[in-house]
Amino acid sequence: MWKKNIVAAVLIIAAFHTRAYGNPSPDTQETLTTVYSAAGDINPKSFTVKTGHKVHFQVNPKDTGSGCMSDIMIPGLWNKPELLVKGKPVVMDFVAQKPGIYKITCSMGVSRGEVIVK
Ligand SMILES: [Cu+2]
Repeated sequence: MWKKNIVAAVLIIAAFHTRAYGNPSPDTQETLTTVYSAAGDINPKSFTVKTGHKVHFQVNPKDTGSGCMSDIMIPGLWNKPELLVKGKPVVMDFVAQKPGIYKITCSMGVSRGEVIVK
């Protein structure tokens, strides 16, 4: 009898452990991809994700950014400006914890798109 209980306990702990620390299931992850060009800025530029989801946001620069728009960030989701350099993907991995509309901006705050967390 105690052996059965131990097996059950181990299974429960293992299941919990996987949920807490294991690979997140694919349905709670979202991958967003956009392309930066000097002429068109980022395209696409509007994204919607679900609250609580892990978001992999990738910008693929076709050009190197210049001047005011040479870096990119998402205040509230990714607060560190990332330089746009031709051929160097910018990756921002974050968890969308709070619903809202988050602007995608340059480091000065000029809007270039949005991530809507629903
Ligand atoms: Cu700017």
